[in-house]
Amino acid sequence: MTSDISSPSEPQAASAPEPLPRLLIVDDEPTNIQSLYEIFRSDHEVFIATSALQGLEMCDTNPPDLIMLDIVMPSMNGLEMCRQLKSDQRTRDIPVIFVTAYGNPEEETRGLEAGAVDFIMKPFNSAVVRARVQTHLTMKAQADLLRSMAFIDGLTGVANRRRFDESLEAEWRQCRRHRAPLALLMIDIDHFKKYNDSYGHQEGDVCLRKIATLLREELGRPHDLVARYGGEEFACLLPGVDMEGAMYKAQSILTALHRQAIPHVSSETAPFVTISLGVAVTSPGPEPRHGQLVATADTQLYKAKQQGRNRICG
Ligand code: GH3
Ligand code: MG
Ligand code: MG
Ligand code: MG
Repeated sequence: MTSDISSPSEPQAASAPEPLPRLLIVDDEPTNIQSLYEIFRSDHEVFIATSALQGLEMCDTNPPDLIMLDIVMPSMNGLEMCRQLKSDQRTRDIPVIFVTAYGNPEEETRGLEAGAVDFIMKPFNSAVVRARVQTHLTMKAQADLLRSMAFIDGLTGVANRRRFDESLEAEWRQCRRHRAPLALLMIDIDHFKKYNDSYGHQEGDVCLRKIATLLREELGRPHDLVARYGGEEFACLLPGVDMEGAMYKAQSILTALHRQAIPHVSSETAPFVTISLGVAVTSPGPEPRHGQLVATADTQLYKAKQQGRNRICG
């Protein structure tokens, strides 16, 4: 829920139950864990870690919606765990509430300065704890929604340019770490100005949506990213895919579009909508040369246009 961007063009089924909010309790004392667990177990999904390190690991693999965090724990204390969460882009938006028996104004200040949203002292009142957690979960859900809207292209529902740029940097680092290749497809609709001239701008918008949907259907792996790069241009980022795989994907996209045969009477290339594709693949190194990857894919796209459109160059 935290990082997924769901598309406005894919409404949830009306009957799908809301997932339960996911709470992580991090505390070294079984009795403390038990008392918090009892408050939330009926209507939350509760995860438990008995050390800060275990908590960090759980946040990395399965990020919760909110963390209730003890301060005094052996090896790493709660304040340090909170600082680490706040310094990592992937976990910094998870709200942290400190729950401690050693509360005093100085400790509370340190907790809030470490990035916590709230500070609860023991002994606590269960109803108050529930209400506070609910408030922070609501604010988190609103912030998630705003964040996802800021990264979605309003017309097509796929990622926007801003999301593409951020993902390119993140996937570069990820592929470098795993010594995996990173592939990029740049896709441009052929003679799209003429399409608008023939069918009108609104039909042009419909066509853009159809192509965005087709790209999402063809590139279904969780880490593949389909983005609207600009006007009638899409960029697809495929982590872990080599040149052979990327060319295969590009061909399957082109074939799927031919199968749809969206009429385009004024195209100089074919009586239906076609696209040109530029493919580039790199092995990400320590230097962030993502600009070069985009430039290479762009050059290949230009070549595909020059050679007659409705084709793939890479
Ligand atoms: P080429 O085959 O060389 O790519 O030709 P083209 O006509 O597709 O390329 P050009 O860059 O000349 O024109 C792009 C067109 O895409 C012009 C613009 O009106 C249209 N376009 C860009 N964004 C949108 C949009 O959001 N909706 C619609 N309907 N059209 C758009
Ligand atoms: Mg403790
Ligand atoms: Mg273009
Ligand atoms: Mg075009």
